[in-house]
Amino acid sequence: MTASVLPPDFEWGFATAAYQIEGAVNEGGRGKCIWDTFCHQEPSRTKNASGDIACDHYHKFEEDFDLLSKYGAGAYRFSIAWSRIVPLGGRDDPINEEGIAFYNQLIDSLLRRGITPWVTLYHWDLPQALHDRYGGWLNVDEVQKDFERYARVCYERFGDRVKHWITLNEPWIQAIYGYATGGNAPGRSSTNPHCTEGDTAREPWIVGKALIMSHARAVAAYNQDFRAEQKGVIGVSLNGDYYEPWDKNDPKDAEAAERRMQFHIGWFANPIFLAKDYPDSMRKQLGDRLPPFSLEEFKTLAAAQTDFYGMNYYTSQFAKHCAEAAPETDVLGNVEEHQSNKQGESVGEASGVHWLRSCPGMFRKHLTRVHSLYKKPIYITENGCPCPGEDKMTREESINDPFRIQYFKDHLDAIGKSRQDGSIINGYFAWSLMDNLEWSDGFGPRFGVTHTDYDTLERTPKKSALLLKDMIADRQRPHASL
Ligand code: GBH
Repeated sequence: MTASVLPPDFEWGFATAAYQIEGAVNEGGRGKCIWDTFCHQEPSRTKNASGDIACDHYHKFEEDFDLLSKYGAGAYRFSIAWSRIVPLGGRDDPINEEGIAFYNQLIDSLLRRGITPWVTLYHWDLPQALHDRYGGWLNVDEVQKDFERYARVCYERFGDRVKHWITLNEPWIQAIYGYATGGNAPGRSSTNPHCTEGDTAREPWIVGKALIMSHARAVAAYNQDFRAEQKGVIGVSLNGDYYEPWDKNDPKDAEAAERRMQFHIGWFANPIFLAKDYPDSMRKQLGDRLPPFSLEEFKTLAAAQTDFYGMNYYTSQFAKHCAEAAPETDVLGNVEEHQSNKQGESVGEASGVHWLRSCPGMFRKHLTRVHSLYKKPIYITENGCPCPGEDKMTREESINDPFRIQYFKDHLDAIGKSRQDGSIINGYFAWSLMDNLEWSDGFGPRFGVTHTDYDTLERTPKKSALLLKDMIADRQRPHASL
C-alpha cells in the first residue's frame, strides 16, 4: 500500500526521561527535585523504588548511546533535569556549570554519532527548592518566570546544537497525578488517604494554568530571542487516550467520550495551539475553579507560536456518561472509563500493565482527530508497552518480545493510515530506550527495548530494538509491485 509509506525524512528514535534513568542524584552539583522527596516518603509511595541509581545513565551514557547507534536511531529524545542546571530552580539562583557540562557531553556524543537530540525541558522533576519556596506549580506567577529563565539558559547553552525542543512532558499527568490523585510527586490530594495536604477540587486547575503559562513564556522567549539565530523548532508533549462511547447508540455516551478528550487534551491544546480559552465542557463543569486567562495572558498565548504537537500515546478506552452531576473532585469530565464496551467487546489486547491495551485502530482515529483540531505537524514523542507477564520474566525471556514487536508494527501502520487521512505526522519515538524507573510503579513494568538488570545494571537489547529499524525502513520504500 503505497499510501501508507513513510517519507524518507521521517524522524524516528527512542525516548527517555532524566529522573527515570540518570541516577547520580547527589553528583555533579545537582539539586533535589520533588521526585527525590516523593520516592523517599514512608511508607513508600513508589514500591520502595527511587531514582537514586535508576539505570545509572549518568555514568553509562556512552554505552547507552552505543545501543542507539546499534539500533539505527536517527534521533533521541531525553529530558534535562532542571535541578542539574539550576539546583535551586529560581531565576536569581546560580547556574551549575557541572550540570551544563554533563548535558554538553550528552549532546556532543549524540551529534558525533549522527543522532539528532530532541530535548524535553521538563519531565515532572520540579526543583524541590521551588516547591518549598513558594509552592512550586501552585504559584502561577512565580513559577512561569523561573521556568522561562531555566528555558533561556538551556537555549543559550545548548541551542547552538539542539534544534528540537519540547517544553513540557504531559502537563495533564503533572497536574492530575501530582495534585488531584496524589499518585505522583509532589503527592498532594484531598481524596487520597496517603496524602496529608492538597485540595483535589482546586489545585490541579491552578497547576494546569501554571504549566500552560510556563510553556507559553518559554516558547515566546525562544521566538523573541533565539529562533532567528538558532533556527530550531519547539513543541509540547501531551498525553491523552482516545475514547469511544461505551454504548454507541447512546448520544450521552458519545458526548461523554468527546468531553473526556476535552478534559484530557483540550485543557492544554486549546490555549497552547489555538490561543483559546479552555473547552466549554470544562468551564461548564468546573466554573470558577478553573482559573481564567487575562487579556494580557491571551496575548502571551497568541505570541507563543508552537511548532509541533508532541503526542504521547499508549492506549484507548470507552467512556460512559454518569447519571449524577459531577462531584467537585472529579477530574475526568464526569465519565466512567471502561476497557470493554456495552457488548463486552474489549478495547484491545492486554499488555503487561492493566491500564494499557493495544488499540491501533483507535490510535489512527486519535491522530486524525488531533491533527484536524489543532492543525500542527504531529510527532509521536512516546509509544510503547510492556509485554504480558514481562515484569516476572528472566532476562532471557524478556528479550524475546513478540508482543512489543507487534505493538510497534500495528502503531506504525496506524500512523501510515492517518497520514492517508491527511494528517501530517513527521516522526516517532518509541518509549523507551531501556527499562527504567516507572515512577510510582517502581522497577516493575518494563517498557524498554533494552532489558535493564537492576542488580548489575547490565543492558541487553530485546528483539524489538533491532527490528524497529527494519519496520520503519520497510515503510520508507514504496512497494515495487504497486
Ligand atoms: C508516560 O506517561 C510518561 O511520560 C513516561 O515517563 C512513562 O514512563 C510512560 O508513559 C509509561 O507509563 O495505574 O491506573 O493509575 C503515561 C501516563 C500515567 C498512564 C500513569 C498510566 C497509570 C494508570 N501514564 N497511568 S493507573
